[in-house]
Amino acid sequence: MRRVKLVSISAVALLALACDPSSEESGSEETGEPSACAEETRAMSYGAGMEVMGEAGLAKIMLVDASPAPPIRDLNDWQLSLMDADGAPLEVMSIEVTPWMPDHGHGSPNPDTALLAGDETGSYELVNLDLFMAGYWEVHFDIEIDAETSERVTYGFCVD
Ligand SMILES: [Cu+2]
Repeated sequence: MRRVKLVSISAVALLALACDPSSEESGSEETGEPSACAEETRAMSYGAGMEVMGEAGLAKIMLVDASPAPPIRDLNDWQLSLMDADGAPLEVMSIEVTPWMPDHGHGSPNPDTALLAGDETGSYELVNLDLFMAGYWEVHFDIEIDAETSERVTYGFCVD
């Protein structure tokens, strides 16, 4: 019965089930209140307007607003502002967004996830960011500033 059901659901959901099938069940059996985040030390605590500097120190991204706030295990929409290191709006060649669960080695390939450019320079909306599984997620923004210069900004959130 279980297998027949699995076949009919999406590849993303299959990945979730294959990834760590025991965590939710064992958690609730033992404590009655499973939390994937209670002991998570890598996660950032969300605040509207929070900023994360890129690894190369060349660009930063402000998470102007998240909806829902804080981010949840499910679909998320984020309003973003891309700036240079001094906080000036930054125009770039491209940005690639990769949601990633480092502990499980998988992403979240949802075809509805999109990064939309806003009206103002450096303003973006990330829609349908799919943090489909409880646990620690990284959201990588790989930014091609120009032909020779790239930057990576990473947000890290835990969702229950
Ligand atoms: Cu996972």
